[in-house]
Amino acid sequence: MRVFQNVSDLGDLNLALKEAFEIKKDRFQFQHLGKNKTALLIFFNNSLRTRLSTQKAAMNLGMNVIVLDVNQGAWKLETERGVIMDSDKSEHLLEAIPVMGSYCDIIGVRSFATFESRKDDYEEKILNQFIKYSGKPVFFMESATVHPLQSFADLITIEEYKKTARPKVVLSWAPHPKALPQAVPNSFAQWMNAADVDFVITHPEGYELDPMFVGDAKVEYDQMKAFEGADFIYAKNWSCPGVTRPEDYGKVLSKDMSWTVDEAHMAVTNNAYFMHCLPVRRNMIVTDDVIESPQSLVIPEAANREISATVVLKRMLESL
Ligand code: AN0
Ligand code: CP
Repeated sequence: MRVFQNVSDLGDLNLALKEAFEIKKDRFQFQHLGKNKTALLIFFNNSLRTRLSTQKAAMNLGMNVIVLDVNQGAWKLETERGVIMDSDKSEHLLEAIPVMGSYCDIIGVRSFATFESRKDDYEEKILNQFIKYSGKPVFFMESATVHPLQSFADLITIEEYKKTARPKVVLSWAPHPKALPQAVPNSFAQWMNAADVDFVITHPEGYELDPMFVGDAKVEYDQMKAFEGADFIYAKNWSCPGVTRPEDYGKVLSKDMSWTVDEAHMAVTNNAYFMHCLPVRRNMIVTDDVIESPQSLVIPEAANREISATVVLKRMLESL
């Protein structure tokens, strides 16, 4: 595997899940694969889980790891070709990327949507330059539009906890004070569409996700109706994807607190499990009671990030 961006990059999803559960039984069984190999993790944005779980995954496989927070200690990077570099940016991405590539065997990159241009974000302008100029396999650690390591961990978690062959999974928008990216819901939708689940998306009007991620999923604007009989509730805030009104891209259109997932919402489900990728703002996205309930999977879900990352790095090491 040279690029990990989409669910299709894993090939047969059932085989990938099988591999994940094998690795979970003994996460050190492929220690030999990473000997003298280096993973470089580049962060343009903050992270707790991705930073720690991906380092742990690389260590599980016997790799060496280098982590760089681009905005803390590195040179400020210019990303546009053709600009006269007379501002505060000392280095161009076009030199920085091949230099970073020369020090490692595999590169992971986190670079969120900037919301400056929908076109640039949705064309994955930054990550595509890493793919093109690093000369190394690249895995996405949340890009402008996707967060595949999270969605793979989410799928592993659903597989572990589901009580029926084809559970009802609901992705629900929830309020948040700041504009957040669409990467998590985009990827989650893409992965759920590829998995064997009954998938429903619910959000206020104006928050329609890009059709390339929605696929054939059912969209229900009535949140309570969407929650009826659900086996898993996956809450997440996202800003306006700009599908119906491009000028609203990246804006906060609603802070409607009636969308906060509380006990009244959970009461209409089939005793559903609660999921969220974290970090989560309590009593905005979800109440204390729901996130602390026995049905909350947020901690095992985060723990599975180590497993999804170990599978992905293993696949990349095997293809070096
Ligand atoms: C980020 C987001 O919503 O995409 C990262 C989530 C994994 N969240 C925040 O910036 C709070
Ligand atoms: N879920 C997730 O990716 O968390 P971090 O932003 O802390 O890495």
